[in-house]
Amino acid sequence: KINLTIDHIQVSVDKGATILEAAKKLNIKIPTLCYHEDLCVAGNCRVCVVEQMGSDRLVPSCATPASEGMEILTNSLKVRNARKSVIELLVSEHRAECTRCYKNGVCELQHLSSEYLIGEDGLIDLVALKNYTIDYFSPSIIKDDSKCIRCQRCVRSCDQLQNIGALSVAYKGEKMKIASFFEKPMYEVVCTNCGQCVNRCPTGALIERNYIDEVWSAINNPQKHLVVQTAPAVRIALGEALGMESGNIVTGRMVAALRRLGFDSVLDTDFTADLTIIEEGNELLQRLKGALVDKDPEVKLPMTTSCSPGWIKYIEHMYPQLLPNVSTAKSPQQMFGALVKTYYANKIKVDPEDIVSVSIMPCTAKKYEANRPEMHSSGYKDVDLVLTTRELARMIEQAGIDFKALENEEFDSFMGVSSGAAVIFGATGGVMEAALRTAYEIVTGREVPFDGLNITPVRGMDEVKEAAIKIENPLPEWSFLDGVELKTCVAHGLANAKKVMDSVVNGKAQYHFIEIMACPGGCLGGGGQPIPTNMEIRKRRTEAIYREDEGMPIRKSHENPEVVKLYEEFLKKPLGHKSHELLHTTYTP
Ligand code: HC1
Repeated sequence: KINLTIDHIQVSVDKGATILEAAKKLNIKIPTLCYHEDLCVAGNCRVCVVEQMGSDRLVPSCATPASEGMEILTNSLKVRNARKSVIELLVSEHRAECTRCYKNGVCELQHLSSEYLIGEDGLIDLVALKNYTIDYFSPSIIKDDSKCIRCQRCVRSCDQLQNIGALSVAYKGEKMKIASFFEKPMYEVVCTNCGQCVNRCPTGALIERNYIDEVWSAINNPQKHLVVQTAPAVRIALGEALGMESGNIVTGRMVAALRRLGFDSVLDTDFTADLTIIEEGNELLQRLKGALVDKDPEVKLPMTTSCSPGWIKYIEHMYPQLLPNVSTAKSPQQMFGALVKTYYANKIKVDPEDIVSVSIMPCTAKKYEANRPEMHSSGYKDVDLVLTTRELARMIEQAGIDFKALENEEFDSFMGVSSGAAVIFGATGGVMEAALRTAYEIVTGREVPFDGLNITPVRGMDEVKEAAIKIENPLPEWSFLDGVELKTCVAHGLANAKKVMDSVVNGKAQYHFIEIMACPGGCLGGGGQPIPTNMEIRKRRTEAIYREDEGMPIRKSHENPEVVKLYEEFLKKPLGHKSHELLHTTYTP
């Protein structure tokens, strides 16, 4: 243990802890900008400087280890003056049109500027001297260099969490900026639209492209029937953006709020998450038969999941030779969109032309996915507008709804009923667990041999997780699987996906099925989720997801009565003609 004092209060910390961490232990808040719990220390903004007594140096608290006997002052006059100068400099280089900024009210620089009473006196306006660019071309992310403070949280997110490097530091000195490859639009480089940079950007330099006004216009158009679907991970995080603690399940309040906002049908992406399990599970079994019985060299294993659009964009860029390994099942968002403008439109007797299909997602890449040319199988754009969890929270605020006071309401049916297996899609390992609950039962007629359906080896925050299930005494139709050990792997965050895919490429991996989610923790840690998102918050959201699953009356996708009915009335059978037309796709390198 290391003993030191901070603002004259004694504290002990483990060796290696920083001054910032020691201060946190005492509930002393030291302001930070470049620092983020998820990322390596950069120590470049100098906002977190503190005074070390007995030395005339100010040291960055995020990058300085605590040492025995240290006496630290976090708020001395010297510290305040230095900090104020740093903030003034940052503001002078920042296009501080705060009232017109999307991050107004939630900008970390704005908060610091307010706390430190940064006025116009003495500020040099350096913004005008620079030739800034604003990149509006991506359907997911807007990059505005005039608001960048060069803290490099985005660079580190893209590099460390995702191993992509779509953003890097370019030029030196006063010309230094955060740039994409050859300063091309984000839309044209290897960016996967995951939004991890957006989630960590302290200012308005990287924001989601928002479609709030488009949704309000549609709501106010009496000709239009507004259908909304909500992703699994929104219900356990939306409350955070509306003043609640992390880890609250707000499904019922969210449904009530969506009705108050004016959506005509409030439905659930979880319904098509269950459907995805049926289609994808059957595809896996078909591939296993093709490989093990027919010995067809065209059948590719391992099969990977396909529901995370950041992952799809990543594999298209990085491992195009493995695209045949990706399940052809569309994501639940897109299955939902295709069904809404065909089956559902017919059911409610509304012309699909008059339906506006909106989805609420924890993800910025979902905006990109909905805009892909493949996603028009209904004959229309299957999903018209995608909002993030943060955008929905803003609409709820705009409408003056007291979210905490809302009574729980139920989703509409049809396409509103779901299972616990669907809700866990939002956590890393959830798709795998949901798939195994169903596939094992299809093959053996028995429940998975785990405690209460909880397949714990695929749960949790380990970077790469593996689980194997031995199939014994299958039903006669599946006798070729008798004794087969089904080997699965789960990775979250694209840096971890890379490790798994490299092992597939070099032949070391012997998996049958791999789940990849682009974001750390799975969708619950998505780029469109409330800010801040960090490890502690991801853990609380994860616990909430599994609580929601445990509390559901149905916990297996194939037992969802509405999905069963959808097959009876419309699709007829998994992987059938209608399914192929509406629910499956292929991606080309
Ligand atoms: Fe996800 Fe999915 S789980 S991809 O993480 O398969 O975004 O939540 O909606 O489509 O269902 C995201 C979440 C989400 C899809 C589902």
